[in-house]
Amino acid sequence: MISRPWWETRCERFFAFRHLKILEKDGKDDTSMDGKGKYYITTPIYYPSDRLHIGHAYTTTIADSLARWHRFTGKDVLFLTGSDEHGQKIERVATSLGVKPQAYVDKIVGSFKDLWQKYNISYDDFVRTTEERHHRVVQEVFRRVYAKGDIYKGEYEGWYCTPCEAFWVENKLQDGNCPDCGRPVELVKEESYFFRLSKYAKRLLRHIEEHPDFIRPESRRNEMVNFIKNGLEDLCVSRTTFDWGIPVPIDDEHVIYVWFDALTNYLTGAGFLQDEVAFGHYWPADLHLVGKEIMRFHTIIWPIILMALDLPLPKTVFGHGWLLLDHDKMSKSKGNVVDPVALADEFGVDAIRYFLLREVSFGQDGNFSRQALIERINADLANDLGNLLHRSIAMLLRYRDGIVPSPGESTDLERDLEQLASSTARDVNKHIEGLELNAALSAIWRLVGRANKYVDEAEPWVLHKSGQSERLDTVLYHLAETLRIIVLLIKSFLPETGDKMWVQLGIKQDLGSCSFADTAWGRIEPGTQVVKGEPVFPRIDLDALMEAEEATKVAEEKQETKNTLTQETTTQTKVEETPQVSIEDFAKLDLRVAEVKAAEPIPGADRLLKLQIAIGTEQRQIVAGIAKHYTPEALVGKHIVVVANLKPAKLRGVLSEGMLLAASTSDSLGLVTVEKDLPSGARVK
Ligand code: ME8
Repeated sequence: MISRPWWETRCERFFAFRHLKILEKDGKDDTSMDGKGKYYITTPIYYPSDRLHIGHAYTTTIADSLARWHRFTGKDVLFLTGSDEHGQKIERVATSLGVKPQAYVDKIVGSFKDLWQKYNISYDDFVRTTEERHHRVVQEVFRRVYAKGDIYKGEYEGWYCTPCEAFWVENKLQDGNCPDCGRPVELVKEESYFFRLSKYAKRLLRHIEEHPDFIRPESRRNEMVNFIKNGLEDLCVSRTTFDWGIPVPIDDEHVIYVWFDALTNYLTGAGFLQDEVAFGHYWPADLHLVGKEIMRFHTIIWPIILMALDLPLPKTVFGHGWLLLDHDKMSKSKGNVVDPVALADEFGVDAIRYFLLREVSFGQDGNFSRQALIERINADLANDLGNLLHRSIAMLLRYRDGIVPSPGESTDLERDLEQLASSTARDVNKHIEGLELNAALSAIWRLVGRANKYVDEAEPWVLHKSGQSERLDTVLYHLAETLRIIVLLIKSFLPETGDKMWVQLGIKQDLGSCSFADTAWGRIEPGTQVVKGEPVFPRIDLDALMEAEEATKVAEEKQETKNTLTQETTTQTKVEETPQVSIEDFAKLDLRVAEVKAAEPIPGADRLLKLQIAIGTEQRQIVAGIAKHYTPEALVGKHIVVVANLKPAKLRGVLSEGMLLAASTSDSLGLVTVEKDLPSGARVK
C-alpha cells in the first residue's frame, strides 16, 4: 500500500481520543500525546444552493494541503468541512424546484462529497447543519447565550440580502443593493431575537490588538477593525417568515438565523457537548480558512458568540482572496463559473491542485485561465518535476539495471545538493507554519530545479562512458535520494503524484507512514529497485488544444448561423410550399407548457442562454439561441412552449433537454406562449 486513505486517519483519530482519555485519567497533560500538539483546521461549510465550483475547491484544496502537512509533521490534526443547509436561500431554491428542502440538500450534499473524494480531500469530519448532533449544539448555544442575558426579543425592520443571508442597515447599502454582492436586498419587518454584539465591541477590539495573528492577512485585520470602530449594531439571530431552520429553543415561532447556526458547526465538529475530552483537546481552532467576503461573520459575530459562551477564540482566521475568471468574481448567476469536476477530468486532479496552490498569491485575488493552467502544467509539472523523475529513473535503469547503488565519496556538488534538500524541508515547514503556501511550493521547486541542474553538471552519461563507476554511483544515488525527499515534500500538496513517484522509486517503506523526520538525508536504501512508469505529467500541446477549441467554437457558430438561416428562409417560404405531414407525424411531438425558473448566459456563446424550466413537477435544463432578443431576467416566470420529447443534445458543452418554440423573422424573435394562464406541464396540441 502506498499511502493511507483519509478514513484510516479518521480511525486513528478515534484511537487518539481513547489514548487521550487514558492520559487524562493518569493526570497527564493531554497535549503531550505526540510531543507535537494538535492542529484544528476548518473550511467554510458551503451552501448547497448549487453545485460547487472551482472557487470552493480552491479553499478546500488549501485546507487539505495544510492538514496533510501538519499530519506529516506529527500533529494530531482535525480537519473539518461541511454544508450549510438551512436558511431562506436554500428554502427558496428547493421550493422553486418543487421539492422539499431536506430532499434537495441531501442530493446536492452527495455531490459535495463526491467532489471532495475526487480532489483527495482528507477531511476528518463533515458537518451537515441538518444533523441531529448539530441541532442539539446550536440550540444549547442559543440557550446559554440567552440565559446570560446576551439575547433579547425585539422587532427588526431593515434590509436582508438572501444570497448572502445577511442583514443590512439602510446606510450601509450601496446604490440600494447589498454592499457585499451587489444584488438587490429585501425589506424585512418581523419580530426577532437580537444578540448583543455591541456589548462586546471593545473587548473584541482589545483581543484583535493583543493577538496580531487572530485576523490575517493584515489588510483584512485593518478592514475589520475599521468596521468595528464604526459601531456594531445588535444582530438579529432569529427569523419568523419561513421555517427551514433550527427552532429557537425557547420560542418555536422562530428559527435560528442561519449564520448563528452555521458558525456553530466549528464547535459541533470538535465534539462540543458530545465528547468533552476531544473538545478540550482540539478547541480552540488553529485556523478558520475562509474567503474574504465572509470575514465579517468569522471575525466579529463568531468571536462574540464564543465570548458570550466563555470559550477561547480561534487562533487565526485567514481571509483569502478570490479566484477570478476574466478578472471578475465567479458566480452562478453571472454564468462564469468553472466546473472543478470537468477540469480534473481533463487535466488530472493534481495538476489542478498545483495550479490552485501555486498560481494565486495566497491572500490576494488571482485569475483563473486555461492558458495559465496549461503553462503551469507544462513548465513546472511536466518539464521540471516530471523530467527529473523520468531522466533519473531512465539512467538508473540504463546504467545500473534499476538498482540504486551505494554512494561513493561526495564532492562539493553533492554536498551542495544535500544541504539544499535539508534546508528545503525546514523552509517548507516554516512557510507552512506562516501560511505562505506559494513560498512553500517555490522552495520545493527550487530543489527540483537544483536537482535538474545537478544532472547537467555531473553529466552521468560522461561518467558512464569514461568508466568512472564510483562517481556514477554517487550521482545516481544522489538523484534517487533527492527524489525521495521531493516526494515527501510534495505529497501533502499533490497526493496522487506522490504515490505514483513513490512506486517508480520502488521504496518499500509505506509512504503514508513517513513523517517529517524521514526528510533527513540518506534514507534511501542502496539496492532499492526502481520501476519504469508512465510520465507523471505528460506535456500538453497548448497550440493544438487552442486550435481544437477554436475549431469547435467555429463549428458551433456555423451551426447556429445555419439554424438562424433555416428559420429565416422558412419565414420567406410560402406556407403551401412546405412539405405536408400526417396527423400521426404531428402527434409524435410532445409539446408542453413550461415555466422558466432561472436563466443565465453561457460564457463564450453570446447567442445562447441556459434556462432551468419546470414542466409540471419535472425540472429540465434547455439551451436556447435567444440571447440577442431576451435578457435572462426577462425570461424568469414566463410560461413558454417546449418540445418535451426532443432527444437531449449538448450545445457548447452544455446539456439541453428540450427546445423552446419561438416565431422569428430576420431581425426579431418572439417566444410562443399560451393565451390563458395554464399551469406548466399542460399539453399543447
Ligand atoms: O458563504 N474564489 O458558503 P458559500 C475563492 N455557507 N474562494 C471562493 C470563491 C472564489 N471565486 N467562491 C467561493 C458561505 N469560494 C457560507 C459559509 S461558514 C460558517 C458558512 C469559497 O457556499 C470561499 O471559501 O457561499 C468562500 O468564503 C466560500 O467558498 C463561500 O461559500
